[in-house]
Amino acid sequence: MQRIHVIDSHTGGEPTRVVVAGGPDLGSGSLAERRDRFRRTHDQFRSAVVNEPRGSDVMVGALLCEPVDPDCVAGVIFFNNVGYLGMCGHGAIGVAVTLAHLDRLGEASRQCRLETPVGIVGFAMDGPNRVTIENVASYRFREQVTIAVPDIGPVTGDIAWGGNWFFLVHDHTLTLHVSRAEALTEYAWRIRQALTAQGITGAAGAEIDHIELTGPPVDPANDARNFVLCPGKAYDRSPCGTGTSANLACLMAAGRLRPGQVWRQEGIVGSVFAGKVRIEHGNIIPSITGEAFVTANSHLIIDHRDPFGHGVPT
Ligand code: PYC
Repeated sequence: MQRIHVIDSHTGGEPTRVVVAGGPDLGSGSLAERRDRFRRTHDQFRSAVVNEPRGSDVMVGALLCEPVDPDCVAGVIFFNNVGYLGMCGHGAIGVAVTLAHLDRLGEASRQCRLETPVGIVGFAMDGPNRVTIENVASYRFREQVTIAVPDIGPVTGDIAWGGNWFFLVHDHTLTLHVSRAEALTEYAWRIRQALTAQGITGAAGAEIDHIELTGPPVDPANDARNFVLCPGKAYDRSPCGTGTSANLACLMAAGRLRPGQVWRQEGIVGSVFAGKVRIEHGNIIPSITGEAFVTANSHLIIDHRDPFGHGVPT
């Protein structure tokens, strides 16, 4: 029997399962090296934690690790139903609330740092559930790229980095409402497949594995709404922290946002992240504020006699 201590939370409706103890020993090295080791040698553990029967396609896992930088409260490797994420904005907010729940932040809860495989992310607790994260530098990589999407036609979007790679589509005729989730998923998935088939990538040939559709908000107090399709074909219930960061970078590049200006990003279920950017050495540094709530503090059990102990294959 293997016992894994996890704390579950949700950020704007999107779940995060933080592995607090009982995870694999990934040795030493940078978080990116340990993430690669995780993938090569312990991928079954990823599947056991987030996939059915213990999780679902929507669940994002977060393995807490020793940070290399002693100024960080923790290192974290994010993963999902099909693989690993560079960063995860809703997940970082969930990790922050989880560390606060465990009383691991002490006096410094307004100035904390988390180490991720793609860089250091700052966070500040604005209350027991409200967190502002400062993400890695984000940027628009290519503007207005048109691709031919089978059964849809030409689709134009921006390619941007926000801690993960995104293709952001503004010009579409779809209604961004959760009742349309199936149609939105199919549309976004076709775009994702077309990008892969046509070899359209982020910097250094990186796969674009998140598709973000943007449109007008439902609540006029907000600036926009989005629908984000994640790598394993589940859609983000939150407004997606890395997706909001990528969008802020595009808005900055298009001259539609000023440093310090608050952008209220509504997600597909109506939860909201407040985003803004600052400029450091010419880089766009987004910060995202959102709320997370702890939903469970429990132990997962992997019984090695269980034929589905490491998750149901999908
Ligand atoms: O909030 O960055 C995010 C995220 C990525 C995938 C799911 N959520």
